[in-house]
Amino acid sequence: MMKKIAILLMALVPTMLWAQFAPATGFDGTTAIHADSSAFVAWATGCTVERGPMRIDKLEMGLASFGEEALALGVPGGTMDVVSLGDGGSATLTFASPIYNGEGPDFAVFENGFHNAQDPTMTLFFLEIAFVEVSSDGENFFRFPAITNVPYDTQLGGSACINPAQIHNFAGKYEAMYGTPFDLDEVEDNVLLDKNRITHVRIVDVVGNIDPEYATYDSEGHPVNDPWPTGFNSSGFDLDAIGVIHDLEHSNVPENSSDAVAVYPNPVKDRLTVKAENLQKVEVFNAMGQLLLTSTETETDLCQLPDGVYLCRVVCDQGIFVKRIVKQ
Ligand SMILES: [Ca+2]
Ligand SMILES: [Ca+2]
Ligand SMILES: [Ca+2]
Repeated sequence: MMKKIAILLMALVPTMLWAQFAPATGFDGTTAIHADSSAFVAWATGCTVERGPMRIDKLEMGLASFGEEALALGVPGGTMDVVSLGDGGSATLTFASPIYNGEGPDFAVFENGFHNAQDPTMTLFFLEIAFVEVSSDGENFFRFPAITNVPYDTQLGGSACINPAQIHNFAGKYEAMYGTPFDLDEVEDNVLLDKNRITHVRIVDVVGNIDPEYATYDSEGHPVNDPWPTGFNSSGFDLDAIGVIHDLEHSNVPENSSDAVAVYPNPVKDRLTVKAENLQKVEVFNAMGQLLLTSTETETDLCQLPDGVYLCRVVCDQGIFVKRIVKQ
């Protein structure tokens, strides 16, 4: 009996060690967000791709070439509606309105992964993954700490499948039409990063080769083992879309928190009053998302601003609230 239990435990331990993150679509605790979710208020509006090679060890084969930049814009389209990055390639995306760090995930990245039809457990997927970085100035980018528990003693083959529960904070964790969410809270603070005014999101293919000559590493220093080689024109991460959950343009003080924060008068002539519990900061943006004024006081003088529509962002104990105000 003891022996049986011991064998059972030995069989379970690796699974338990590896499968410690949110599970695949369809399982309790998954963090996948379907493309049709009402959580999304906007989609990427600009995309610049730097293609990587089809095979990082055989540069003579040329660069990945499948798809085009425009296929990463707007709503997800699934399997073929993607731009392929190649080994180590990257895509830098921009948005109509800056992303801010609201409650929970702030945006989600869509790739075109798919379930392995031979797998009855519904946990094994062909996934090509990427690091995700954010910037509030388009120059300084900061990477989400990403962790992989995929063993790296043997290179995964070009068609290998993994369990999404083995990886965290990598884009491409979920199958096509399901976004992988990213919460700006998880990026380390830096004076060069304003998490409440993210203008650029960059997706960087992990390469996936564990050979030290080509390997990339997760935030714990382990090589990222991903299907490799994928020596064809759709090599590497296939970016479908980025969905925005929190942006300045679509955020308003929620109905149920109207007691928590009051911004008045609105329309305002010169002095704007902000009432909030333990007010930490008031920021006034123009409609383009440019920060114009910062204050820590209850009253903010707007007399210098031309008449028009502004966004007032209030940081207080209850959270972050964005209210559209009109100056006239
Ligand atoms: Ca957040
Ligand atoms: Ca690919
Ligand atoms: Ca697409």
